[in-house]
Amino acid sequence: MTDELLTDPVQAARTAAATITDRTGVDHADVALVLGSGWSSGATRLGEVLSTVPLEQIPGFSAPVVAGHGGDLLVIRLASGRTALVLTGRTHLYEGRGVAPVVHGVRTVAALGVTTLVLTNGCGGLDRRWGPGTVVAIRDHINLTGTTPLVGPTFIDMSTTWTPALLDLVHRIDPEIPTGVYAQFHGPAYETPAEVRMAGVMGADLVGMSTALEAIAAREAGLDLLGLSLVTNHAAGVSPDPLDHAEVIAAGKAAAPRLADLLSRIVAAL
Ligand code: 8IG
Repeated sequence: MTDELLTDPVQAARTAAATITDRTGVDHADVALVLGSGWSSGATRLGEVLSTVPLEQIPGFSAPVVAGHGGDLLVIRLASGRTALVLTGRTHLYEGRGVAPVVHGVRTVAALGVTTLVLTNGCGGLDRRWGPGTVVAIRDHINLTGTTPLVGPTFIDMSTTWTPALLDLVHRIDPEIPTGVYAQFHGPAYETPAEVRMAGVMGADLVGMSTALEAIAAREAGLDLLGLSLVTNHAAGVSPDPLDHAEVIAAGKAAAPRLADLLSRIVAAL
């Protein structure tokens, strides 16, 4: 399986999709959400949960490695009657398995017919005004990982990666939500203050360890894309306090009810 992920990732995604169909009876979905740090507790409020499958039981996926990160695929029937696939966990580049497993979820939901993808994450914020718990909609990203999920001469257009109509939709629901540019670092170390200043000079407002590589795979698959970041901490050097994983998890927990409410309103409007 790992081999197929490397040699033919689209076929690997079809294999995973077939397993999902076997396990859930669902062979088509409309919307998918990847729920990152702080976001996963709201999953069951999005609609009627029809099935839950641990990701590690789907070919090409693996068990979560980080405390606070979940790891299931949920099939949810939305109030609109549409079908949503929710991944309550993701594989990160810093796990060292390479880039193919990082985007396998995106390719798998695309193989099931999904046309709209919502990527969420927890991240550090560069803007002092964005305290822990601030939600920021991603309007663009910078891929600082030095890698890509694309292989060969796949010259895809990235100029409207973050679908403008979906940003408009978020602002119809909550006009106060700021937009920002998300920079993906490799991790797992948090940034140095100098790296955060570098990201700021480059135009980043948010720093994290996910999302940009998945966005590239989503573009390749032709998906409409919405990104929502939960600022769980000031990026290194923005405030005098050191970064602490437990605090990051706590900020996510504290914001959870508000995030669940926001996500369900957005999903209802998709
Ligand atoms: I949650 O400050 C979370 N994830 N790179 N930097 C990076 N990733 C993060 C951060 C952060 N906070």
